[in-house]
Amino acid sequence: MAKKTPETVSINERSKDAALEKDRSDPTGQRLTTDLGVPVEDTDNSLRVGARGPTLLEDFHLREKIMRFDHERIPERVVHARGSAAHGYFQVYESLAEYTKAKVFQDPSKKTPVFVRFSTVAGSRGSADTARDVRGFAVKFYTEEGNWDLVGNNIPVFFIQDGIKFPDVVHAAKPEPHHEIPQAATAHNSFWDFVSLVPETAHMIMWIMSDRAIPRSFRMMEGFGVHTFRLVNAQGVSRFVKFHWKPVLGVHSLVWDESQKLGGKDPDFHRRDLWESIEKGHFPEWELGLQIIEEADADKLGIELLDATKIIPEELVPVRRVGKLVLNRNPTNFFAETEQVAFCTANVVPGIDFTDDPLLQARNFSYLDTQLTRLGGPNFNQLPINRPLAPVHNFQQDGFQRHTIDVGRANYFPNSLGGGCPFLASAEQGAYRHFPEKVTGEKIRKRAESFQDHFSQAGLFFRSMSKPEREHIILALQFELGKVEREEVRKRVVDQILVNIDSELATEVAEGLGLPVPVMTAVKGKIEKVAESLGVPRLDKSPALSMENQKKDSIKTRRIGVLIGDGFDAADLQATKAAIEKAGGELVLISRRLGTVKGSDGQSVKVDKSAVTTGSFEYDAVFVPGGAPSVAVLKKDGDSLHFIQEAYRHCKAIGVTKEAAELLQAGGLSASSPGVVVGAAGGQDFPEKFIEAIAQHRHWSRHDKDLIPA
Ligand code: HDE
Repeated sequence: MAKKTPETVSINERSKDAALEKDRSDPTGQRLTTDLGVPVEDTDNSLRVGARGPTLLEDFHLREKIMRFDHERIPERVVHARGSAAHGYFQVYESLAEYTKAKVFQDPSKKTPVFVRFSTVAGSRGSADTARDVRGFAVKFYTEEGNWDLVGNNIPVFFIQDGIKFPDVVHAAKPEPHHEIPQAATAHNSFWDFVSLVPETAHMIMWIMSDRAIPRSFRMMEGFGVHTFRLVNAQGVSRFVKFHWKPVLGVHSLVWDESQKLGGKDPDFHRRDLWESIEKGHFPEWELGLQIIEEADADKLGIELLDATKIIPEELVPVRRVGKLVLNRNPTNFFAETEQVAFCTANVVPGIDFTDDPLLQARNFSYLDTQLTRLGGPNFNQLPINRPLAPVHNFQQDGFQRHTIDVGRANYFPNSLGGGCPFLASAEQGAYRHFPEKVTGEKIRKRAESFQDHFSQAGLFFRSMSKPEREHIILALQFELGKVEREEVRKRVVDQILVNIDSELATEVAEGLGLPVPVMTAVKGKIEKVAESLGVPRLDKSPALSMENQKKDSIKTRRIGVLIGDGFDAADLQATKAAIEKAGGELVLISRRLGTVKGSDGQSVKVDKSAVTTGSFEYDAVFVPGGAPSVAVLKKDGDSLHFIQEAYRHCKAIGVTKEAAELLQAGGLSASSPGVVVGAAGGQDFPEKFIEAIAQHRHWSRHDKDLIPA
């Protein structure tokens, strides 16, 4: 027998796609068959005795069809049930061999296939995309050394420090057990009861009450690995690392009013946005960022790296951008890919390792465990979407839904009957070797003192926000706590949690809730002392935390709603369309009804959306071209006035040309307000100014916006 050499794979961007192709089934031009390949002649009438007689048990096609339908559902994920995913690749900019031996980080010419699933956490599979929530950001890298899963979120911290509390925080956040209310919302008694009693939630609360929890798009949010991981190089040197994903389009959010309206008008807003962007060739991109900390420097930061309720401010350890993630292909089948994909934090490759973060350690168990139930047994990694591209050989066997047909009679190690195969590899040959961290200690149930500072980074976050961002956090808390029926819970959140974060925050929230303005509690003193003894740097602000400080230099993929009627100024529309499309934006024409509208040049244009099906909250900006007949109709149309008023209230860019300026007046809007761009007849610089205004995303300084009736 010829001697076999160990299998290896060479991976490129298309490798996973090619592997999935073998499992795809395309019915085009094919006969309808049973599950066993028998052609079917009639799938509308069951087999019966006479045209009005009883149905026969013998009808195997009927039984199979119904049986398969009856069992279509599998349990949804206990958290992160609602998700949307896409394929793509990751490419490193330059070799990171100095830090890690992971092959995915060695060769800048190599594209490693990835599958990325975004999700909300609390809602069920059918819940609305725009609920206030954390977003999951889970990346599966199909590397030549096996699958690496970076299972992150769009928020860099978590509610709790120890995985043993995960069932508690999730039970509290999910619908209440007696009546299963509310869906996809934390605005209820049990969640805030938990928060009020668990101060370690404070930092995370600031993030989820901020606009980060209502992203404009999956494509415009950051991602974080949250925990501190290790990078280990070929020499066995380990460094701590925090993983970041930085969206190339910048970080942008909705406003709360939009989120709620979108929940009704387009509950698939984020899913649709991701799908359509990829279909149009606007591939979402992120840069992978690393914060690398030498082991020797870990204590000098004064931040407990094993505490997942803490960040390392970028001002202390800069984020180095090391590679690019591009999503360029939609899944072929939602269930087979997006639903059946199984991520697990324990899926690592040589060169990437864990730390003793107690949250991470619990996750390493939980994902595998939950998938046993969700995917019906231990063979879920053989499902096409989960199958690694790297070769798999071991003596794990049998179980429900086994796909592999294992060859040979030796199914144990060591063996001689199978020639000793599969044999062990050394670390030099690519075997995973856990980092030999030295550990000593007693078995105890206790958290270190260094985990006791719950408020200083929550305060840092609040202080680092711009004024509008702070206002949004206060309003979000007033909304959420306003929905809590128990006054003692509302009060405890203010008195025990918020007051320790920031007194302005606590005071404003208390006022909105009609509660007495709280006084500082004794907790503050104790916590502050712990922080001081740890030497936590007293950063007053971390500008990197504010979305206001993110780049705002592009309108790429932005959607601009255009209100038009018959007689619109064709030259205005053409000029604006050309400029916006050149800058990467997209115009969506909205009119009273579908069909066409006629411009001033006598040409008809196709309407994209009827006003009945859409609203201003689906767009990043509004444009109204001039044209007296068109404007006259819009001015008398309540929906159009509402559209533009609502966009104004949401602080979006509004562009009007010539006669359309009258629409501002009719809606009671100020033409000189920031972000409102008025183009006079013959005004050449209108498109540039409008584009600049759109790129700002929002114009928060519109002081009169709250007076607008939208
Ligand atoms: Fe998860 N988490 N999690 N989680 N998580 C799951 O795994 C869990 C945590 C995250 O798109 C579950 O397959 C525990 C932090 C994402 O399929 C489950 C703890 C972060 C996804 C689970 C955490 C996450 C999950 C449910 C505390 C950000 C969706 C279904 C110790 C870093 C992945 C499943 C996808 C899903 C457990 C905390 C991110 C139950 C025990 C922190 C993105 O295993």
